[in-house]
Amino acid sequence: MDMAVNLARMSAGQTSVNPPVGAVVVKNGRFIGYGAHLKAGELHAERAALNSCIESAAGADIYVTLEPCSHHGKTPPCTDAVIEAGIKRVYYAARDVNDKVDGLKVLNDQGIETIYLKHSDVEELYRPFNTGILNQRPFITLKGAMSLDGKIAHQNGDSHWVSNEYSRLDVHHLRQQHDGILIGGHTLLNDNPSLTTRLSDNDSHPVPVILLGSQTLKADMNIFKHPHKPIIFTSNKENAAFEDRAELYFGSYDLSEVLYILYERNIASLLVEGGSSIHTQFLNENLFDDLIIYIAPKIFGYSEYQLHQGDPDGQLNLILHHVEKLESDIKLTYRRTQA
Ligand code: AOF
Ligand code: ZN
Repeated sequence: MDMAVNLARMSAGQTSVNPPVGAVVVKNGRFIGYGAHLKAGELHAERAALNSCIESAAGADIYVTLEPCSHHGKTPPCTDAVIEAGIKRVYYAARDVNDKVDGLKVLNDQGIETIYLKHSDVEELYRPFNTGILNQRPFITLKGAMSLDGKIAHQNGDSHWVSNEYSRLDVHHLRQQHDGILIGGHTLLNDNPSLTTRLSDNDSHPVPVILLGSQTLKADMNIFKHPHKPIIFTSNKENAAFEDRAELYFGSYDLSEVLYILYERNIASLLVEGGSSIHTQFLNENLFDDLIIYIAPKIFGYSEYQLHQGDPDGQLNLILHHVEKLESDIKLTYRRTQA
C-alpha cells in the first residue's frame, strides 16, 4: 500500500476534479503490475495497473489507495476491470465519498474479498478531492504575504517586494499545484500580474480567475498573454469588447456562485492571491481550506493595505498546521477547522 500511496502522491494536484489514485498488483508474493490515475478523463489506477501486468492477474491481489469505482463516469467502472481480471482480494485505504460509487458492495457481491488497510497518509491525500465532492466547490488556499506589522503593501500600494525570493519561489510551487488562481480587480489594475507559474520552461499554469467588479479591462494587460483564457466576473458591460480574449460572466455573483461555476469548469483547487478585499471576503464567508501567510522582516508603518479590511470578530478557528523558515521569511500554514 505504501507503493500505491506513493504512486497516488505523484499525481496529486494534476487530476483536477478526480482523486489521485495508485494501484499495485501482487500475485504469489510477486509484484506484477502497477499504475496511477494521471489525469481526469484518462484511465483509472486499477485499469492502468491491470494493463501493466507482466502475467495474468487471475488470482492476484490488488492494493488500491481508494475504493474502486463502480459507476460509468468519463471512464467505465473499475469494478468491471477487477472482476474480469479475476482478482481475488482488493486492499483499499480509503472509501470514495462520491455517492455514485459503491465499489465494495459490487465486488463483494461477486465474491471478491475487500480489506481495509489503514494508511496514515491517505486522509491528507484525499483532502482536496473530498472537499470538492462534499461542497461542490474547489479546494481553496488563501495566500498572503505581509510585513512584520501585518501590511500587505506599502502605503503607495506597491506589493512587489514584501517577501523574499524563497517565498516567491514557493508561491510558484503553489501555483503549479492549483488548477486556478484568483485575484480581484484592484490587484489586476495595480499590479498587472501575469499569474503564470515560473519554475521552468515546462510548467503547468493555473487558470486565471478575476473578480473584476466594475473595473475596465485593457488590451495590454499581461493577463491576456497567459496560456489559458482568463475567466472574468464583471458588472461592467464595457468589458464585452474582450469577449474573444476571456470567458466573461456579467452580473453580480456571490462568492459561492463563483466557486460553483469554477468547480463545474473542472477547477478543483483554487489559489486565492488577493488583495485584501478579496481575502476579507473569503475569510468572512469561511470559504477557504488552507491559509498560507508569508511574513517578511519589514515594517511598513502606516499603510491601509492590510490582510483584512473588515471588522473580524477574531474567531477564525484556525489550526496551525505547519511552520517553515524560508531564509529571513516565515511561512505559516493554517487550516480552517470544520465548524
Ligand atoms: C477509481 N480509480 O483511479 C479514480 C477513481 O469520470 P471518471 O470515470 O474518471 O470517474 C471519476 C470518479 O471516479 C471520481 O469522482 C471518483 O469517485 C472516482 N475516481 N476511482 O476507482 C481511480 N480516479
Ligand atoms: Zn475507477
